[in-house]
Amino acid sequence: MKYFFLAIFLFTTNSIAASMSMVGEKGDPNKIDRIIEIEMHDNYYYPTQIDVKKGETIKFIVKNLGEFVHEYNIGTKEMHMKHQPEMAKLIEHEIILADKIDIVKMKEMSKKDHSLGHSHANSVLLEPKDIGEIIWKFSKNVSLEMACNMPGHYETGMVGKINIK
Ligand SMILES: [Cu+2]
Repeated sequence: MKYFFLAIFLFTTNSIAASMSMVGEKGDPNKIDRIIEIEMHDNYYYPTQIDVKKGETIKFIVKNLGEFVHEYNIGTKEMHMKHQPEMAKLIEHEIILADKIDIVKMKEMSKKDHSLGHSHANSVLLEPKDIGEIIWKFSKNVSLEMACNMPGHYETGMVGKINIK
């Protein structure tokens, strides 16, 4: 029985690591090829899609110009679908409110449940008027989307293609 649980644990952690490395990797801040500015509005991105070259390291400067909390997340469509229940959980626990993030509560509760910490190299979560950044290396040729996984935002258009050429 013990081995059975261990096997499940290994399988889950491996599949998370695999899905992350499938979309690229955290970029080296000393090897940035290009900077792209992203504006987040209610509920869309500007630009609406971006082109990157395979192997390029991009520094994304992300500005939330909307009135709600928004996320900039780089992943496959499947990854976004899996991330949405996690975001819903943050809202359920009132760690994220429509226009605010309770950082103190987030830190406190993530001690018990790591998924509540929302710490992902491929994502940044911002309050209105806030600016954040992601440095990402597009080392794989896969179909990617930039997306916000706040409940309802993806469905109402807060998603755009990342074209890797
Ligand atoms: Cu959003």
